[in-house]
Amino acid sequence: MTISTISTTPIEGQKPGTSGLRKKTRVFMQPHYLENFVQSIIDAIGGVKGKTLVLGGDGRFFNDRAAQVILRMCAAQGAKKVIVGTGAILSTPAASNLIRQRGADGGFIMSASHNPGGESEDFGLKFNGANGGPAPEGVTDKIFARTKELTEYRIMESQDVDLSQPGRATLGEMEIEIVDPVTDYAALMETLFDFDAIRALLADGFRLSFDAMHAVTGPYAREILENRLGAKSGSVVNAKPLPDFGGGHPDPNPVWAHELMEVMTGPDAPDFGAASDGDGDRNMIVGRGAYVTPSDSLAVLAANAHLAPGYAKGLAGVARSMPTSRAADLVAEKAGIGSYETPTGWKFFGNLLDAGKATLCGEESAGTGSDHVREKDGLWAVLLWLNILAAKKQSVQDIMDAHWAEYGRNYYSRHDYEAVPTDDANALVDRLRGMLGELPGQEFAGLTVENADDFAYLDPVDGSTSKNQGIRIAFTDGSRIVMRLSGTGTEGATLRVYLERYQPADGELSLPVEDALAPVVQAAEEIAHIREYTGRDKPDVTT
Ligand code: VG1
Ligand code: CO
Repeated sequence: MTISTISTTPIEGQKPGTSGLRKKTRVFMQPHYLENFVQSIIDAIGGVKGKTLVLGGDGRFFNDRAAQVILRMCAAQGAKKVIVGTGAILSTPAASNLIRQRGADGGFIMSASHNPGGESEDFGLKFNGANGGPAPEGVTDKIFARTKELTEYRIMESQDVDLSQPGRATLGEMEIEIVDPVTDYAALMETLFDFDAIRALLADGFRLSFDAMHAVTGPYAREILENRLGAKSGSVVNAKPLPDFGGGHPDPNPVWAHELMEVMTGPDAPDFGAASDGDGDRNMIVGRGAYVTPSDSLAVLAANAHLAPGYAKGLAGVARSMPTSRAADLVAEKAGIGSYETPTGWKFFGNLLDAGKATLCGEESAGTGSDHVREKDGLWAVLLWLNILAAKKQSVQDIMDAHWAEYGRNYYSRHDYEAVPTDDANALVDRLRGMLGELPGQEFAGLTVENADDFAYLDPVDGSTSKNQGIRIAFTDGSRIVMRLSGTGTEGATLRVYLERYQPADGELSLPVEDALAPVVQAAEEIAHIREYTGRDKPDVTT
């Protein structure tokens, strides 16, 4: 088969963000765009000659075409083997698991995750290393540098490889193994959780609803929740993955998963509701009439993980991204285990997990996971919750109430201002950076600033530092505001404002969240002049 070397020129803006490169699908479909980025990844990791790689994606529009290009480029550059999910489908945690289980050298994951999909929406690509986790910053910096100097790429000329069934194929010298996307992942889950206990809970009349949001988790959830655990058929809804996710926004939060929220607050609400995102790494947990914030969920999972067989010996430590509420820290403190605060994005947890410093990790954006893979894992979180519910025989609301009564409550909300002109968003952040030194001691909306900084992370494992990771403003009463710009958007800038207020165990534990956070919201406005800079009266999305 012919291997072609194609001349190209650098394409601007191919800078991986919080989780890989995300752009409008039509941008990715432009001539050379995908090829340039794939070649830059291959060059940045020292080539793929003789290597084994994993390939899969969340099935969004262009997933199938991009997979064929990546296969032909790997074949052209001497890769030994590519393990690919049937139909080029793999959820992000399943891809991470395959890389680890097969001892592969890394993998390409085609996804823009929680971003909408379709020809007019978003596509994305990222590279994960041999540990199964997203390439760390050192590698993504190299990839970006390579995109700026690229002059050619190499690709094999060939017909499409048939990926429609599990089996084997070759492309030139390169082996291709096509695997069922669900099998290995489901087997891993069986090693971590007490499937018998969950089965008994469900047999006892416990009802659940899982919303796959027309995205990749449909087949995984059907197999695990319905087939293996015996949840009633139909418990998994929107289970058929679609290239445009049915026109929806596959981000599991009360705004985008409102269909599930309506069910869970309705008259015949099941006991437990959950949803996942485009690529299956996020989770939303909701009890009957009881939404659990992701930050609280991380804390509850940390406090109760020992009830699941995979975590029976306890946790080494818990890590959370900086904007995530400090609820998990309180659990770690009481348990006398390590707690870590990292920048936003799963790539920063990899070293802590590899070094055995953290067992559980989580983010306020509905990502939770553990050392079983090196990605956050939506269904894993759902199963850990079910395992805890089966062991404790309490409702979700009861579990939350008991948790707050023991540790206190971190009221929490995130306000997103989307598609703000980039210059305006940068101006807001620059102004804040310039005033950090003057903030301590000043009072806003009755709250006194204790300290303020621009978060910098020193990785305790490899000693690397990551600066400018978000503005933190802490108040003397334990409240906190974090502000940062999103690194996953594809249009203008998204300002995220994270709001937190702590009430101790003997404080007010059942206030409406908006009431509890009202002074913090007002302080954020007084400090950052959000309305003026964004031109908006209120956030576009509140979660
Ligand atoms: C967002 C979230 C972050 C998450 C990232 C990828 O990033 O805030 O917590 O890790 O998405 O999640 P940003 O930079 O837009 O705030 V996913 O499920 O889209 O891979
Ligand atoms: Co995701």
